[in-house]
Amino acid sequence: MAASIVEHGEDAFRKLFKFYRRRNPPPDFSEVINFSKPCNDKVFPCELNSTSLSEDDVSKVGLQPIKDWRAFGLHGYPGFIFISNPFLPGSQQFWVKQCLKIYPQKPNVCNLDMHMSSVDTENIWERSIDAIQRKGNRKREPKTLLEKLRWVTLGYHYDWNSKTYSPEHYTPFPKELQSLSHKVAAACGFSGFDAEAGILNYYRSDSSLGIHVDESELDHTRPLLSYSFGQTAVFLLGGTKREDRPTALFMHSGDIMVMSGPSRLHYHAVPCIVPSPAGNVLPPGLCQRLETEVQDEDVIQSVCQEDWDICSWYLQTSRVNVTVRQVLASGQSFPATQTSQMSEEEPQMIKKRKSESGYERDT
Ligand SMILES: O=C(O)CCC(=O)C(=O)O
Ligand SMILES: [Mn+2]
Repeated sequence: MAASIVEHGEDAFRKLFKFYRRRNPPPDFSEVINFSKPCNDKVFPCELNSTSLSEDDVSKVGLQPIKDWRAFGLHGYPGFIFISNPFLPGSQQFWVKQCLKIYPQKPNVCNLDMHMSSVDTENIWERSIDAIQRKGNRKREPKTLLEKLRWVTLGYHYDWNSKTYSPEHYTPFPKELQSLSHKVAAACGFSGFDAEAGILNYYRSDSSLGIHVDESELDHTRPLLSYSFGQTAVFLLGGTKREDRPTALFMHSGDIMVMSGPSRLHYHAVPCIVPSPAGNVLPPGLCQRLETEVQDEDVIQSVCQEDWDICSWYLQTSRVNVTVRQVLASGQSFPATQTSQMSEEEPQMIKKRKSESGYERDT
């Protein structure tokens, strides 16, 4: 049992991370909180601001009416909000296509830019799809660029070395993701949220994301939003110290997490992608097509079958997570000079995140 492996006073986070990262034999997931069937005394229902936006407003970005969202808090983690898949049937497909086809495009920055020319990383999607269509499920073929993608940054591009954002390294943040994030934040009581930076993480079935705190943003009173698509992951939410025993949660496709208040600066990590018992299959929420016709003024648009075939092939074995951050308080500007402060853990994490193989990192 996961509870018995951690003793008081040691690096409780590292221990639990290693417990869930183990592959053979697979770990016991029975203590992982499942918000789609919450029955854990740490979980409590969370009241949202359901009058902040009309049904029409939220449906334009593919969300159900706020009154129908199932949102939860966790005792011991003030400011943490978990929204169990609030997307309208079929609308996750649009966001998945943005993450796989659109956001890796220039001028956004990705891990492949670190060791390939911009000409070679210009059309990751186009360069990958022919090979994917040809190879089907044959694993021996060389990996396509899409399969080598590990991270993409948007808006203020995070500098993994200096651990800072800077005004010199900025490209326009995608409007539709800004709109989605503005609405999710408003529903959670944060009106006027300004999405300024995004990090997309692409997880293959053996990936993990090391233990870290997101503290490079200059305004920590603004929430951090996280969207998950594809295969289920285990997320570990810790405290302000590595000795604090973390809580393990499943993150399913469509789930949204909001880290605000004290939890905004809590340690967290993704130790594993959960092996799907039924083999390479898509989570149910991703198999649906849009139920209603999209209107011209809608942000979400339908995804053509050819694009969806590639996305669904990819997500049968992968997960995509998007975190959206407001970097500056309203009216704030970057300080004239910035010094970088790396925690002990972080240099290793960054080095590994930057590397080609991405998340096969040891914490
Ligand atoms: O993949 C996740 O759920 C977490 C991502 C994350 O913590 C980050 O990008 O800072
Ligand atoms: Mn993080």
